[in-house]
Amino acid sequence: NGDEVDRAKQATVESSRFRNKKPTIFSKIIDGTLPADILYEDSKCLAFRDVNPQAPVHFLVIPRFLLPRISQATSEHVQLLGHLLLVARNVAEQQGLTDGYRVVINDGVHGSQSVYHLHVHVLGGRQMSWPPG
Ligand code: DGP
Repeated sequence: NGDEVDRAKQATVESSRFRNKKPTIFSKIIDGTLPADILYEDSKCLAFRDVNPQAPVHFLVIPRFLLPRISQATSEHVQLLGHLLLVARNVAEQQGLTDGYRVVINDGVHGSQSVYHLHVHVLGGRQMSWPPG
């Protein structure tokens, strides 16, 4: 909706102002100063429930390392990116998503990204439609 797009645009303006390395709300979840419903964590990443779920199961997988967006990834992030996807798959299984699920990464304004700390969305527990809005 329009609100989401406005928030995404504002977040992009702010992230470019801080040379794309500004800590976000997710840094507070990583350092434990903001509570989250954490489903899994290890030395490289954590998975926690989205505060504004768009499906019966909706969680995010984020790296501890602050990579703001997928479009800034390089070959040095290959292992990390693979790890995030495998954790997404493992937590989806742990959450009982046996009939499938959707994995989404929003990037930038057109992707309606609102938090500039890379995150993999996993949504499941209902039938998804295509194309996404
Ligand atoms: P995106 O549009 O891809 O940047 O999605 C960001 C998601 O992050 C959005 O679905 C809501 C979620 N989110 C934002 N702030 C918080 C928070 O403080 N806690 C949790 N658990 N999720 C958050």
